[in-house]
Amino acid sequence: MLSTGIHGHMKKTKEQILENLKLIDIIIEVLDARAPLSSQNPDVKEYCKNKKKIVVLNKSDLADENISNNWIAYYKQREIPCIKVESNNGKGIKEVIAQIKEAYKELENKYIQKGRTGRPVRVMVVGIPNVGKSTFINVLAKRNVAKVGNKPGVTKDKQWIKIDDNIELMDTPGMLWPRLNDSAVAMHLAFLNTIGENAIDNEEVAYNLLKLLVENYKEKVELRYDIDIDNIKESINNEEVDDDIENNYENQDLILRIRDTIARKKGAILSGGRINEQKISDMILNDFRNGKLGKITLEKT
Ligand SMILES: Nc1nc2c(ncn2[C@@H]2O[C@H](COP(=O)(O)OP(=O)(O)OP(=O)(O)O)[C@@H](O)[C@H]2O)c(=O)[nH]1
Ligand SMILES: [Mg+2]
Repeated sequence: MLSTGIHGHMKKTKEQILENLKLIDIIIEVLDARAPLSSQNPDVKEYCKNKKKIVVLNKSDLADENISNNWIAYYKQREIPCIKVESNNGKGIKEVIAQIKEAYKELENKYIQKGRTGRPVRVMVVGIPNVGKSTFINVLAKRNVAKVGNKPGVTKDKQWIKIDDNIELMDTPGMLWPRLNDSAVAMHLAFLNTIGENAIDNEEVAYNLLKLLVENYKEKVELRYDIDIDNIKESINNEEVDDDIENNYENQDLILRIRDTIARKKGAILSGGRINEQKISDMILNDFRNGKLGKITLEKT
């Protein structure tokens, strides 16, 4: 697709969201709990003028709980309710409903002060691709209303889902554009597989992920792959001082050495004994994405 096409699409999406927002009281911004910074979209600030916002840290089942709690405290300081949610099993949904009702009370009071009667509060879900908007809507609505998948679904007509007598939810979530122009953000979104395959070289993505994991979750890497990172580090240092030993490794990079050690353990080897870089990169990425490395969060407060 040409870049003009992308910008045109972005503009149209934004206009549509702004149009829909005229009907909305509360915006629920769904973030990926593993990357609460990178999964934000700067337009949400503009959308939330004069509206209540509730932040949902979705996929909390895959995130580091302590860091999620720090994010909740971070938002609390800014007077924004923030809730840990696991849309795949419904955990946290009760609290979301409680927060909507809390916000509704304030809105209702405003109406009553203006001499008007209250009406159901209208809620819209927004978020970048793949954060789990559709899964969240389905579990909030307690039925299958939104299509779950990898491609953003487009529904033509606006429909309201009744959550209860006091809450109505717009059936289509606002799809926000990810901030891919920021390379650090783009890399974290690539770890999460928010950006389609082939957008960035998988080997480079896996290298950067492994680097972050070694720096922040060393024990989890060691446990998953049964390796000793300090040993690997030491062996590199020893090679440097000992000129006599023939060095069949041309690479002194610790991260690559760790990756290659994992590859040998996992049998990601090509005929001739070379490392199957593609295979080991995919394996590390999938292990992270599927939670096999444990609960991990990429971004702290
Ligand atoms: N582990 C886990 N997976 C989840 C959770 N919520 C959603 N998913 C998975 O995340 C993937 C994306 O979910 P969707 O609900 O389709 O995401 P979306 O934001 O609607 O995506 P688009 O429509 O492409 O913008 C699916 O494979 C879901 O099963 C969660 O809380 N935990
Ligand atoms: Mg969806």
